[in-house]
Amino acid sequence: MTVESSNRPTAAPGPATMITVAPTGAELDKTAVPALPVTLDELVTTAKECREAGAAMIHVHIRDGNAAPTLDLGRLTETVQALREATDLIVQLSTGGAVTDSFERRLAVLDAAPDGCSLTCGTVNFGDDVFMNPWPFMCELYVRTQQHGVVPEFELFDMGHVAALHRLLDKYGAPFGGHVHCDLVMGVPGGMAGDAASVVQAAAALPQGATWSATGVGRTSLPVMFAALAAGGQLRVGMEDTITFSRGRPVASNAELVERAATLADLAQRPAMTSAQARAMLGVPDRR
Ligand code: KMH
Ligand code: ZN
Repeated sequence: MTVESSNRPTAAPGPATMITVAPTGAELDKTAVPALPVTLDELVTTAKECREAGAAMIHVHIRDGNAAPTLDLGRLTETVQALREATDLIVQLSTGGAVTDSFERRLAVLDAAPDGCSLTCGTVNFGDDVFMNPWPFMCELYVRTQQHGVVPEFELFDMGHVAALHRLLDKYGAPFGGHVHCDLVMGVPGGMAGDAASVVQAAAALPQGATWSATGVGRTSLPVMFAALAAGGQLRVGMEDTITFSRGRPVASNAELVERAATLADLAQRPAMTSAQARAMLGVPDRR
């Protein structure tokens, strides 16, 4: 596989924009953020609303009966099935989980048979915590995605993660589906900055032919979104990354974040793509 560093972003209006919604995450507390979807019903309702608003993919973390993050395999499997029944969204399960989850449980996420999964390309300081993704774990997870027929999305929190992605592809070849898709997760305290210069720098260093989305955590959400649209990237939005819509105004729902992203994509003359278009771009089979 070719892994040259010449994926130069373009400023010209490109094709349609894939919008991914990350509605829940593993860090937020439901009592502090009541609009956070944590039950299966809330998640399915959110997925339908976000689909209507322009999302093509959903990045899923689930919670247990006490609204605490969990990687329970039964719940994950039920969630994948429920989301597939309710929408045509690409269902991507998080293998990042929470910083406290074991490698074993994170690997087992693939047994829930999602369409896709996240695969973070290196360890990163994560606020006051450490999000652990050592090389042997990355390799094991990647090989399992190839064996299970799950399309990985390479989560890149730092420029060093881009180098690790090249190394991974050199060693193990192309992902299932044949296409490399990355997500720049920017503005995490400990990772790369969430600004236009970092978007351009990271995008330019990706493997030749890769597609990429970007998400800016917290107040970096809008600068990253504008930069990604201008540079030919896709968008990820959602309450996992952003709970303030504008200064002093909490996010009311994930759908309003997707709606805003779709409006900006329209303005950039890169309207939101359907999930069928996104599947074609990413090489994700429709298992519904
Ligand atoms: N919750 C973070 C520790 C992923 O979903 O793959 C990891 C995370 C990345 O959210
Ligand atoms: Zn996540």
